[in-house]
Amino acid sequence: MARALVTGITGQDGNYLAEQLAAEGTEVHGMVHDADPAGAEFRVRHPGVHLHAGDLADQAGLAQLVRDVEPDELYNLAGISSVAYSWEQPILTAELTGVAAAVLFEAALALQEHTGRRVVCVQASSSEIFGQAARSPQDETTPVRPVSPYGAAKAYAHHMAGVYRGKGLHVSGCILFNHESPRRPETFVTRKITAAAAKIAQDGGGTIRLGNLDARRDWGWAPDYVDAMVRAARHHTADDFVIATGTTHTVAEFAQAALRHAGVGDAWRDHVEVDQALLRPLDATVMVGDASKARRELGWRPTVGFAEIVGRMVDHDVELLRMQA
Ligand code: GDR
Repeated sequence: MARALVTGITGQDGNYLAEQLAAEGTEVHGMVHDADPAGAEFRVRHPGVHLHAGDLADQAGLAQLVRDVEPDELYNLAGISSVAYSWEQPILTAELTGVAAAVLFEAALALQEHTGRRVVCVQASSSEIFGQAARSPQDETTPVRPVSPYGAAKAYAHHMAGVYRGKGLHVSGCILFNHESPRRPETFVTRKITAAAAKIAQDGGGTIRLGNLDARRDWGWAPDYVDAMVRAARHHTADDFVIATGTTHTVAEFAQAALRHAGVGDAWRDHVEVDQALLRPLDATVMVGDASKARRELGWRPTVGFAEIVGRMVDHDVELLRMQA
């Protein structure tokens, strides 16, 4: 039985990845921080997953975890995942989102050399590494030029994946564009909007306070992106792959679609307020990815479109409110 180690397992992607790997018979191990509030719910939802206490800031502990688990596959999903929060904690973001990845690659390579067995790694890289991209759509050859502390930390980890690939580690960098689901926390704009839209529909009024309404993002369906990472792990050649839908919408369009789906009607703008405090010091204007390489080499393609993603998230939040009532 293959064994996988997943860091960041309690997050949106970690949840879906644990499900996908367990369903195919892989023994799943995950690292969880003692202070992680999502740990308890994860244990209930995934009783078969082996959880190990760990801390991304503890480099010796991370390396020991890799030696203890001896994984065939290592998925690094952990780190500070909120771009907005990375502006408040830039140095911590560098440590947890950047340096910890290199610690894991070093440990995986050492394990591989010690046991003679291949350790396959996947780094959850991010479209934020492109920053204010000079060209659209972005692909694997687009210059890495981040504009946020999060993007810079992810860029370091992304480059280190390439460095370790050069040293003989099978490590792929999946450059994931935004990917959403009902399991997204409300710290991200899509879930913030769908949760608020459900509430507005229920109460018959209210507003959503948002920052940059004009930012364009390439929003995909999270389970598709998790499937792409598994495909990258199993691919004969380690490489970088952009994972994206190739379509882009503004935050305003997302809000409009969500409010409409919730039944609020067409007067969506009456329910949206711009809060200057939610604007970021720098924010990429347009993100849209070209996933041709992943389509060609991994046989991957997105299966859920924008309207369906919005609909599924709103339906989930409407149902959640109904159950609470
Ligand atoms: P992002 O996702 O920063 O792209 O990172 P987020 O949903 O936070 O922001 C998307 C866009 O929406 C704008 N925005 C707001 N964002 C938030 N969070 N809250 C608001 O109220 C709001 N109003 C407008 C933002 O400015 C931005 O332009 C996500 C994360 O999952 C990363 O971990 C991942 O690497 C990238 O996607 C790809």
